[in-house]
Amino acid sequence: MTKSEELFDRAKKTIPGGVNSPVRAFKSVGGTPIFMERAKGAYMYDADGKRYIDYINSWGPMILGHAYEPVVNAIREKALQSTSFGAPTELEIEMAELIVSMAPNVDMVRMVSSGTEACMSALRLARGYTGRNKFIKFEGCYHGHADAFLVKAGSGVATFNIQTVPGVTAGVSMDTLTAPYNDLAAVQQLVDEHKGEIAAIIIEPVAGNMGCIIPEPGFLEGLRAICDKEAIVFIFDEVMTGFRLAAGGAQERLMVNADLVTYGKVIGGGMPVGAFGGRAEIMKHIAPLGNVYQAGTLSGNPIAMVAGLTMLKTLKDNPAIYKELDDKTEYLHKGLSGALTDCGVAHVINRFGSMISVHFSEQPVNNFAAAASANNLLFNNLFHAMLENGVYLPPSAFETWFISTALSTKDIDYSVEIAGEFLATLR
Ligand code: HOZ
Repeated sequence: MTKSEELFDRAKKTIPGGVNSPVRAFKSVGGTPIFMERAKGAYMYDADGKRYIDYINSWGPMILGHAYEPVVNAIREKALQSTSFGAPTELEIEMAELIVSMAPNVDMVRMVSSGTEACMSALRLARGYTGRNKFIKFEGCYHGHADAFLVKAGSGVATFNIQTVPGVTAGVSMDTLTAPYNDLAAVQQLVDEHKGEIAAIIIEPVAGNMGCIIPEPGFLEGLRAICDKEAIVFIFDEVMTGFRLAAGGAQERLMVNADLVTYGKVIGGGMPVGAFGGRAEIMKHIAPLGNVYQAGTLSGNPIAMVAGLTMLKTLKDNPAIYKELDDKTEYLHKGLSGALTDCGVAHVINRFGSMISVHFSEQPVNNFAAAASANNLLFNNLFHAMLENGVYLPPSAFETWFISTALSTKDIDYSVEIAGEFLATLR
């Protein structure tokens, strides 16, 4: 019995399903989740000391690899001055100023403690600002687990094929309208059917919770135009893409402006943190300036702030990081593509910046239906072959792989070789 197996058995007695976030349970890929002990750079080490090349990177934030020394040192130093005040600090101003200087269309920012909180609060703000109740989200997009977003959601909801979430009332879901990703006509139809009722359109500008799904040319621009015409608040959920695709996130990279933007784990360098921001005209409706209430004892937590500041400053001051991330991801893409083509398996690889996913599909994967109709059983087998050989992929075909600068060409070559060996068994 491995240490992970022992720990999983023990965990199941006191933690529902043995994990604190469902996808981690390996339920869809099968087998026992690997319990991690430590990580450094591109590698994670499990409770038995086995090393894994990490393609999850804590679901995005470890852009510079694990235990990035300046972040670790900043946390260590700050912790000596207390881990929480529940009172304002100068650090929070520095963080807000830095985000405003990096992100387009963000005049003001409110810190929270997770991406879920950020999206939930941004939606409330859009509703408070417009005086409207309904909003549009896209099938397979995941905006955290606040009630309103758990309709046709991606990530674990898709992985476990949960159709309706018990506990989310019909009254709440009634105001959540959904459209397929990349389907502008479907959005226009919803807007026409609910004229003057829609507060917001929220989207992952590059979706990362149904694999990596790329917006088709004109799609985001079309949504922007609809929002402008109908006075709808356009929300970019940049929990995964923010500061990862570019210093100014997807807004900068895709050159589409949002009215509100949500951020998450990336801005804390892996600490539990989130934020939402946008134009001052909208943000001024948040309490205590306005009456849209939102609060949190741990919001602006000094440890999270110092970790995030250190990480974001590094990204801002070193634009070459983005080229390196792109190059490494492209190198992985080419390698995987070669191995998949050699073995003759139908496949699609979606890549944008340092986000990438492999789908065993004969058709383009540009929305949730396409991602769901791929041969995800084959993905599960690939996952286990890689895991067995020390390559840690997301344990679901409905998640994106994230690349860090710590990953070496040698690591990528090895990962491709393992994938190739597995794929050869399918010939
Ligand atoms: N929903 C997260 C990824 N899209 C998974 C988070 C986790 O299990 O840590």
